[in-house]
Amino acid sequence: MRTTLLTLALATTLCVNAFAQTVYVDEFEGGFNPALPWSWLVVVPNPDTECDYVNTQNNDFPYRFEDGRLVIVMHPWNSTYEQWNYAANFPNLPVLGFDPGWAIETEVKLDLRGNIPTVFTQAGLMVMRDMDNYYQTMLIVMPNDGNNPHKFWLSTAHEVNRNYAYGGASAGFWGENEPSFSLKLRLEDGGVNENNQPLVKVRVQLEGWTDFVDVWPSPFVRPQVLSEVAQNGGRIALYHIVGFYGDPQPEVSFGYIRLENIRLAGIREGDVNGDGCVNDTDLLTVLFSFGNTGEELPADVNHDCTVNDTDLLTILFNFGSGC
Ligand SMILES: [Ca+2]
Ligand SMILES: [Ca+2]
Ligand SMILES: [Ca+2]
Ligand SMILES: [Ca+2]
Repeated sequence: MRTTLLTLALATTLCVNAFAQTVYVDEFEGGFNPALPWSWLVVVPNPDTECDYVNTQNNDFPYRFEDGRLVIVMHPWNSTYEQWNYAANFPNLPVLGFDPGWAIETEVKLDLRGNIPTVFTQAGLMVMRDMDNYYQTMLIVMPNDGNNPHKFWLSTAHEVNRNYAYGGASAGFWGENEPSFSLKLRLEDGGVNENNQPLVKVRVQLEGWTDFVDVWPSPFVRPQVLSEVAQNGGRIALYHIVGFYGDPQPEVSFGYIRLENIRLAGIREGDVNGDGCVNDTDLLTVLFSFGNTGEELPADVNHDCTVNDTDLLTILFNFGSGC
């Protein structure tokens, strides 16, 4: 694996180099990196409830850390498709926004464990506001259709208000009939076009390749939901979907996650704007949004969907921290 990344992760979680690039890496060595604000909460929109956070941690099909990897037994009911939202074990990092030069990278491996999928099976990165508004890039299995063996490819998808659509880039096929397959996925800032629209690059690196390669037609105009998370924050999740029970159940594993120039929420308790210091800027943010309700509000530090005195007290108790 990438020894440079491992060194980075062991040396320090947060590195700021001469170009002021912020890099967070979790190598999943024996657990989640405790310096990162890992969460199991996602927003599953539900017309019957007011605060739609759902804890996705689930022991029916458990996860574990093994050989520097996060291994998740794939839950047969998981779905993000339109209104069929079910999420088990979607670990994620809450983000406040993306800065220029941003990138999100992981290595994902699907291990079918002897099963021959006849339905779509996938895992990868999910950049989300909620389960009905997200962008996904994933390693996916083209099922065995009875005449052709299963094979693997990279694809993208996005959903906006329960309308699911192709995400603009794909590559493959690889690994025909292979029992497992892995690749590295990378989403990154693609600059802007002549109309000043932000662009995104989807990139891939297979085992044995020396670098990432742009997935056609990268760079392309950044889908709206990615821009929304880039501007207003959301979550970067590791997600997986498998539509069948296996014997044994298939597994997905992630070798690491690397974030460049992504502003994470909750690195320091009470630091609402993510600048590393709890001060009057954070206090004012809470005061100005006092009484606001809804999910994914930066000032709602305890995630109960209301900005109130509990959040204010958290700022006050931590005032001066990191400054
Ligand atoms: Ca690792
Ligand atoms: Ca959905
Ligand atoms: Ca702050
Ligand atoms: Ca609150």
